[in-house]
Amino acid sequence: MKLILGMGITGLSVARFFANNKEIFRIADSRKEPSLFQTFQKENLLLDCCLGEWNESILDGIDEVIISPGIAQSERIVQWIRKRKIKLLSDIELFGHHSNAPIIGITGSNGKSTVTQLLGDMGIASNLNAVVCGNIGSPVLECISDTADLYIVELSSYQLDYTSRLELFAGVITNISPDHLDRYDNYEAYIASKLSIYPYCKNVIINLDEPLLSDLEGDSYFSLEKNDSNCVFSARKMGSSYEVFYKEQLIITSNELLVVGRHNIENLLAALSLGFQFGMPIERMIKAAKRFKGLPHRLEFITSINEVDFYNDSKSTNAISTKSAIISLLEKYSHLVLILGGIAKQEDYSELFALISEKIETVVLIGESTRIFSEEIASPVVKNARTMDEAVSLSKSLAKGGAILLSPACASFDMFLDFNDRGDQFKYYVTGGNQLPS
Ligand code: UMA
Ligand code: ADP
Repeated sequence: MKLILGMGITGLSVARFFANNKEIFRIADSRKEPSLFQTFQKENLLLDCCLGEWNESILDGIDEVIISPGIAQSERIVQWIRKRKIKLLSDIELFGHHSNAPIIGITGSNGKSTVTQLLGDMGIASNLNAVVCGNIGSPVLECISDTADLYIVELSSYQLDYTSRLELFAGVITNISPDHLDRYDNYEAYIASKLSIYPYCKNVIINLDEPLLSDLEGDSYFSLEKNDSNCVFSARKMGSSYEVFYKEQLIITSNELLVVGRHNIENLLAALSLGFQFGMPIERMIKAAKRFKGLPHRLEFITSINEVDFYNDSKSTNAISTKSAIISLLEKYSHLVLILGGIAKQEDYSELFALISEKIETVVLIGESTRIFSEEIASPVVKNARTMDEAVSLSKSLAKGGAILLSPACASFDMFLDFNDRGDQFKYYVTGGNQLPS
């Protein structure tokens, strides 16, 4: 019998998949009251269900476990599964066995969702039924479709950790920087997790600007920094904008894009490389890129009030993404107010603190990290706020033109449900309650 571990959206998708295929399964969650319990119950998916703290006996009679990505490898249940040599796999691996169309995989520390969505838009613009799914928020098994031409799957390191067989038409690692170190023994283990995507790929796409990847053998390379003749797609900075090339041919400049920042050029190069490898016409991909507004909560322009522009970068949960946001906005604004903080990750924030101290006049700190961050940041004005409402009011009162940027560089769970809630609250208070949280 099969066992599904975790009753979140992954577990639900696996349970539905098994039920549709008349497969008998047990399902378990270590919480007594998982939030989707009623949905499982309504759909009659709880015939064999274990709730609350797990003990080894839930593995009795089990020959395969499909595990949700949020369950850490250090959990005792994972040790028991391994000790008993029971097959352990992710929903991604299961999806791979049943997928009826080529799959493109996208992983990396930052930019995964953006590249996944942009490539999805490029696929649609190329008249393909390109299905976007995975860690971006749509469990892969919910997305299997008879009419799919291509699956574009965002893969987290957590999902890769429980995957050992997968066939990808192509794959990319957008970049690698320390993240999720609470889940890994060390940074090397996290890097290894990201790198594990490439052996699955028929076409390996390499970002030559990422030092941890630039020595790898690939089928297609891209770069913003290196003038390397191996690159199919590349970009270079010209004054205040970027020019993007297919080989020697200029195909688009950053002035034609709705998204801002150097990192979004990197994301564009990754999407172009993957799409081109699949056979998408360049002019169709460019058309989609010009229309791409970016995803909510990723350096998202909200509004302009009294000559101050507001940006929501709530999805920034690590130092590098906040660094990217600051660098991007400094290309456009000379005054920035930064709203920063939350649950700090186990990573080195020193470069971010140095950038903030040097370039940002006003910082408003929120969340659990306030004390530590306030000791490290030497900006002229550093204030603390207890709520998002207070953070927005303070920022508005302190701004001297330019922009106000929410880019926390931290997880959100100390004050908010998740990064969506944090970004929605920001938007709500910025617009004076005119924009209700979604
Ligand atoms: N659970 C246990 N025991 C544990 C841990 C969790 O029983 O030790 C249970 C929880 O009680 C809960 C369920 O497992 O009922 C939650 O499962 P989950 O944490 O795997 O989350 P899902 O709802 O299945 O969502 C997952 C991804 N979540 C994580 O990886 C933490 C979603 O990514 C993803 O969108 C979804 O599958 C569809 O593929 C979220 C995420 O934060 C957005 N990802 C991380 C990131 O992007 O940085 C990796
Ligand atoms: P992921 O899915 O990997 O978390 P997202 O596309 O959701 O990536 O973006 C997460 C955060 O990282 C946002 O703050 C966004 O502005 C920033 N970001 C996006 N692309 C990049 C990149 N290539 N390099 C650095 N930061 C990025």
